[in-house]
This record gives sequence, C-alpha cells and structure tokens, in this order.
Amino acid sequence: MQNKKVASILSRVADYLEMDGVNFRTKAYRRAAHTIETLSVDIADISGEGQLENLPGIGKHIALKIQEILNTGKLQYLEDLKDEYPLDLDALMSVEGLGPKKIQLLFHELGIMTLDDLEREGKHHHIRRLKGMGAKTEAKILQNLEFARKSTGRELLGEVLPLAQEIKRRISALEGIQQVEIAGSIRRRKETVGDIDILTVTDHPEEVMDFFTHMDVVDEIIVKGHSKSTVRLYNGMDADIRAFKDEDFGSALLYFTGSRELNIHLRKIAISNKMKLNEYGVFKDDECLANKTEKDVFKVLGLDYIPPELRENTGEVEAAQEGKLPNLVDYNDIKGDLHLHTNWSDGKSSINQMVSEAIDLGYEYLAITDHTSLPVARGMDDKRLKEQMSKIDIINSQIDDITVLKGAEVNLDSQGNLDISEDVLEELDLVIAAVHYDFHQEPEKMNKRILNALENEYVDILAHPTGRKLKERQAYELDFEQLFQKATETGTILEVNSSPKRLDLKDIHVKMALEHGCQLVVNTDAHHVHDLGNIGLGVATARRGWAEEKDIINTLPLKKLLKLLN
Ligand code: DGT
Ligand code: CA
Ligand code: CA
Repeated sequence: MQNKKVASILSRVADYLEMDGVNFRTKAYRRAAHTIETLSVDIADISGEGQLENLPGIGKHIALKIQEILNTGKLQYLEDLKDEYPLDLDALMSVEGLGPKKIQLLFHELGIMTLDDLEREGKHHHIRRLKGMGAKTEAKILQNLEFARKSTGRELLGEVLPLAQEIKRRISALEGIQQVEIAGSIRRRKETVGDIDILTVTDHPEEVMDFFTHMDVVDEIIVKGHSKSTVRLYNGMDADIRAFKDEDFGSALLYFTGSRELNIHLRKIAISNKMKLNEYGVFKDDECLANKTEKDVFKVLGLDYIPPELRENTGEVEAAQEGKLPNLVDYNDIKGDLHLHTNWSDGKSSINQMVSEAIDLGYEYLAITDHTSLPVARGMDDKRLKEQMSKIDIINSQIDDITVLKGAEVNLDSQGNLDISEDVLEELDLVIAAVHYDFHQEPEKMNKRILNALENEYVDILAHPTGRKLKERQAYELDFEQLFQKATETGTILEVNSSPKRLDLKDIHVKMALEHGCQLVVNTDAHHVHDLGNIGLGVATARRGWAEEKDIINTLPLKKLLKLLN
C-alpha cells in the first residue's frame, strides 16, 4: 500500500532538485518514482526480499532512500530540501505553466513562496521583468492561478478511489467487522474528492479505531474517539471513519454519502410529511420508520432508490418521486474499448499485450487507435499506419477470443483538418479526431475547428471534446449548444474519456449532450495495459450524467457496433 507514497516522495525530491536545473540526479529520482508508481507488486515486499536494486532505474543510492521511507515513514533528504526552499511547492506547481525552474526564479528574484505572493507580484507587474517571462506570461500566470486556487485541497477520484478501496479491504479483514462502505463524494464518484469517508458496523469499534489510526499510510492522527476518528494521510488528504450499529447503517450510509444538498432536500420532504430524518433513521413522533437500508429510507420518504452517482440534488429527487429515474448504464455493460495507444506511438505496451488484457477484461472487441503524425507522441504517418493495419490483420487471423479494430487518433490542425490522407482513413474501421496542440486558440477559432471536425465524414468519434485536464488545464470555451447539435446532426459520437485527469466529457456535459440526443462512447485512452482498468471512472462519469445503456455505443455487440460505424 506504500507504493504511491514512496513514489510521491521520490518525485517530490525530483521537483526540488529540478529547481537547480535538470541533471542526472533529477532524472534518476523521476525514473525511480515512475517505476514504483507503475509497479504491480508491493514495494515493501520487494524491499524485504532485498530486491530493490533489481528494479529498473533503481540503484544503490535510491534503494537506501526507499528503505528509509519504508522504515520511518519519511525521507530526511526531502525534509532538508524543504528547509532549503521554504515555499509551497505543491500549490505553485499546480499553476499551469509553472515548473520547478520558473518557481526557483520567482523565489530567488522576488521571494515568491505562496500563491498569494504570486498574485501580489503579478498584479504589481514584477513578474514580467524577469528573464524569459514578459507581459503575456505574467497575464497567463495570473489567469491560471485562479484555476489552481479552486483545485487545491481536492484530489482526483482516480487517485483516491484505489486508496480508499485498499483501506476498505484491510478493514473488512478485521475480526468482528460486519459492514464497511466508502461513503461521501467517492461513493458518488465525484471527479475530485475532498476527503475519504468510511462507515463501519463492528462489534469492536475500539479495535477498528486503533487499526485505522495506525495504518502505514497515516501521517498524523487528528482525532481518535470511540466511534469516530480522523487521520491525515501521506498525500495530505484526511480520512474519516465512523462506527454504527447494524440497524442504523442504511440511514447512516445515506446521510454520509450526501450530497449535502440532497440531504437538505430529503430532510425537507421528511418535515413536510411530519417526519424527522437524520443519520439514525426516519422518525414519526418517536417511532423509527426506517433505518436499516437506504432503500427502506427512500421508500418511507416516497422515493425510488437513487443510485449514489445521481445524488447531487439536480432533479433526481423529483424523478424518484415520479418513478422516472434513468435506468443507468451498468459498470459491466461495456463490451470493448475504442480508444487506446500502443508502443507504435506513445503507449508503453505492445498491441499483443493490450489485446490480451482486453480479453482478460472480458471484452468482445477493442480498437487500436495510435496517434498520427504528432511529433511529440511518436505519431504515425500514412505508411506506418498501413503497416500497423497489416499487423492487426495478422493478429485477428490468429485469435478468435476478441476482434481487434483498426483505428487511429487523428490530429486536428488549427483549422480542424485531419493529418492523414483520405484513402488511408477510408481503410480504417474507426477514426477518432482530437485536438493535441494549439490549445489556447481564441474561443471562436476553437469552436470552428471542432465543428469542422464533426462535419468531416471520416470522423466517427471526437475524443476528449473539451480538452480539460483536472487541476491542470481549463476546458476550451466551447459553444455547447452548437457542439451537441452538430454532433447529433452529423452522427459524430462524443467521447467520455476515462483517464483520471480528463473525465471529458464531464458529468454535466454528458447530461446536456444526451438531452440533445447525442450518442456517447466510454473509452480509456489507455497508454499502458494498467490504464484499461480506468474504464469504471468513465462509466461513473456517464452515470453521473444520467446515461443509459442505449446512449453508449460500446455497450453494443460487435455486429451492431460495426453497422453503426458504417
Ligand atoms: P468532499 O469530501 O468535499 O469531496 O465531499 P463530501 O460530499 O464527501 O463531503 P463531506 O466529506 O464533508 O461529508 C460527507 C457527507 O456527509 C456529505 O456528502 C453529506 C454529509 N454531511 C456532512 N456534513 C453535513 C452537513 O453539515 N449538513 C448536511 N446536510 N450533510 C452533511
Ligand atoms: Ca468526503
Ligand atoms: Ca468527511
């Protein structure tokens, strides 16, 4: 469970070292962090077996550092670096366009240590005078700073969910545990998460509190009580745990799943029926009418069961009163992934590895969609794309467990034209169009660029339509009415990209798109076999946007899918 922690400490060391310039040491720490981040076994086990130095990119020096982290929970070297540079590196790094080197310059020349310092110096126009900055960069920094402020204090669902699930798994294994659930925004699958909320039913609450506050991912105990505790984790995030009696679990789970806005709405409904609702149940006079399951509580309030992903008080209560809740797409409904990369472009796994992972996931099909002529991502030209197609023909002739479709993720130039010739596009089963450079166009130009792509008869799917990256880059300012209308008109399928940083389209745009009659596809955009497992994040996003099975084209069996693509 400490892999992420070790990786994050090593990569933070690299950030500090990079403030003095990139050299072999920064690279070594980055490589080691990457190795551990993507490791599928527990780093503590490897260390225990004395095998650290057999991992790629880990030498004697870093192996010692890793052992120190595993033994003491921290790294003195990082603490020293922090003393040397007493600045809020986390916050400053979260500003798009600021990296270690620029941060060092700002610190050295202007004493900037926090976002507030940055804002002040920017507004006084001191930043533009620095070497390599200028007025335009200064304005950009100020603009991006606001976005960074909004995202601090929240972590990506895709990063927190596995950690929460691991904590749940460990607590489930304790003696006397009857129930464990992850509640809060994680259970609602909100794209970013403020803290981890865990609910339990147990015969031995004291032991659970003991275990929870002493897990290896805990940095600090904030409160430890008999039935509730809060800890701070290594990543700076808090985690809460609460113990309930079995009979209260349903009402507790409902309450602590939230959202707050939904809770308030439900409480109003209770009151208008002369009842009272809280985490211990629904009460009339002093009699408890329901508390054991969420379903019971909803029922007493006159509502159908509302799935957690819908609990944002955006119309689901009314729908539940009228029996009009959507029949949400299920996590098992996806029959194949239609956007993924291999080592033919910038992916890390081979076509064969991707295919075999897709078979393990039980898929009926997958599409190989490597980048085209993008210089940074080792994109393919017409010739290499044709070579890849022949390779896929061979693979298809050798296996019958799955069908491999021939695709490409084609770049849109600044006007929205594709960078692959039409006779090659003609031969592909699937063409994905995407913006990969020139992100900061005037909104009007970007709009036109994307509408142009939708009108292109070869384009089947528009990938990550708004280009946002959570905590990193804002979405393009698109005219969504126009976008969704054009997508419907042209039959272009819009992607719900499952990559933890993207989740694009996002939930509210999914809902809007469906109201316009658009069709969607949930893809991972995987660059490694591990990434194929992210599909659930995309399905969650689609569910949060009220999507049903019929709205998502990759829930179709292969034959129907191919018919639709033609
Ligand atoms: P987060 O942690 O910011 O991502 O969002 P949540 O929704 O997980 O919020 P959190 O952890 O503060 O509380 C978990 C749930 O507990 C929340 O969704 C609703 C419920 N809750 C907590 N405090 C209140 C409150 O003061 N009023 C109401 N109505 N509900 C609350
Ligand atoms: Ca929470
Ligand atoms: Ca909480």
